[in-house]
Amino acid sequence: MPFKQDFLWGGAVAAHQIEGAYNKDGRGLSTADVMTGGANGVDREITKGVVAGKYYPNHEAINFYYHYKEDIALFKELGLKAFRTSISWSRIFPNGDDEIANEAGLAFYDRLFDELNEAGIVPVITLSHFEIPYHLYEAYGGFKNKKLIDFYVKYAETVMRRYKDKVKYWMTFNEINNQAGGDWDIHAWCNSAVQFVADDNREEIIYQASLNELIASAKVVKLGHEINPNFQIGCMMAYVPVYPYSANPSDQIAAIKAMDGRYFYSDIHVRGKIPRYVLNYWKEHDYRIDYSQEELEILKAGTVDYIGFSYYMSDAVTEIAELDGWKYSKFSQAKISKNPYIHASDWGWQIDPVGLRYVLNSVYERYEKPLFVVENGLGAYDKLETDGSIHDTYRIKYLQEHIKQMELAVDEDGVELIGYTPWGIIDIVSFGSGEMEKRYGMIYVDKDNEGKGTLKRSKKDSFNWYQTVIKNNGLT
Ligand code: BGP
Repeated sequence: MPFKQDFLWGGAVAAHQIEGAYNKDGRGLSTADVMTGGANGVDREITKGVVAGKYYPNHEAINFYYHYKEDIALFKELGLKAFRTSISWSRIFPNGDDEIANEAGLAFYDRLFDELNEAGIVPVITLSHFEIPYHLYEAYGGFKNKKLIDFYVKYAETVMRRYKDKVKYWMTFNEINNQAGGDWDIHAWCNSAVQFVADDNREEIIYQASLNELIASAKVVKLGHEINPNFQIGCMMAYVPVYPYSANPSDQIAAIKAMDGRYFYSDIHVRGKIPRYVLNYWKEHDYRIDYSQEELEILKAGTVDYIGFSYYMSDAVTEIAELDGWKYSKFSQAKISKNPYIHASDWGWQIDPVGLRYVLNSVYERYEKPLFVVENGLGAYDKLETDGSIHDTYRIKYLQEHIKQMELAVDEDGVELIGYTPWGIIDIVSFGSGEMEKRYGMIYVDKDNEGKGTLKRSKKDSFNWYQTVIKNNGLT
């Protein structure tokens, strides 16, 4: 079998999408708590605080805060070796700039990690997964303000010391590159707690916020290794590979430049320095990005142990003018859109299993660091049959095809892979749309987009399928 015996077959979620209890036991308001429910093709609204009469799906999510023992028993039955989730920063420091930590928040994660470890499931913990204490936006403007570096480091140090004997695998910032280009309000908000005003230079602000996060990440990696030399601390990237649409040489250049938007982040996380292509871009655009020589030293001293990443889909770019239906991507200076050789999910994500092998090869050859697929999955409409069963054959097919490509990458291409934690191992709140009905799970949760339902958990067909894959340490 291509995978090592200790390969971490797991599942992934995030605190704000699973826990609920958003205002319980001293937890402070977070950036995730002020995003209303959207729908397929309907954006979420980011409100000023919580507005009466609006629906905020993350407030209850699937109530994992109270259901975690029952759910972990299901994960154990599934045979998970690892479970990826995040710590909700504002459970620990409700305002982000508090002098002392909230003991009730710390105690919850003690209970959660004890339950996982007792079930023989390794916790894989993201420190900031699209949620930042809301007060850090109100009082400081989010990560565009360098003050957030030390607030984040204090939070990270508190939890790494508290759980130094319960958690080995950490990641600093979830999909830190989503915000590249400053095109999307929801990513600037979730990655950096940044909101733009009319004449902002969005890209310049995002570069500054991103660099501040990369500096914070480097500080935490160095500190983490001092707390426990056995810690494995990774970055977390969203790798959506961007192919050249045609053999037209200008499409190849467009593809390389589009990937610069992603590699900027992992190059710094892994190599510990700001790459020249970015310094050049800043100079060309006259961007004033603030960093000191000392911060450059911090980057060098805080490179990551592994590269965690999400893989869902691939994209294509072209410079060919007359192609219609393309949308222009400012960051890549090219038109990004659909690839005629693959088909898209109901939410328009282009399904490309071979793209996972492409990413594994490209990233491993670039950095030669262990890789960890910490998100992969298919958001889909599931049908609950009258007998309570859910025949999600489409999800089994998606996962099977992606695992096949992982096996080829390990077996034939020599890629070093730590584990695989498919996204949304249990149905949770969608990040992009706030929906429950964009389901990823192998465990169904009875709740709809309007928040109605019993929260009852049921096993889908994919539950037994994945149980066998784990038992066999891969596809038979
Ligand atoms: C990634 C996020 C996850 C998760 C996933 C699925 O970008 O890291 O938090 O949400 O996407 O996306 P969605 O929930 O929007 O379908």
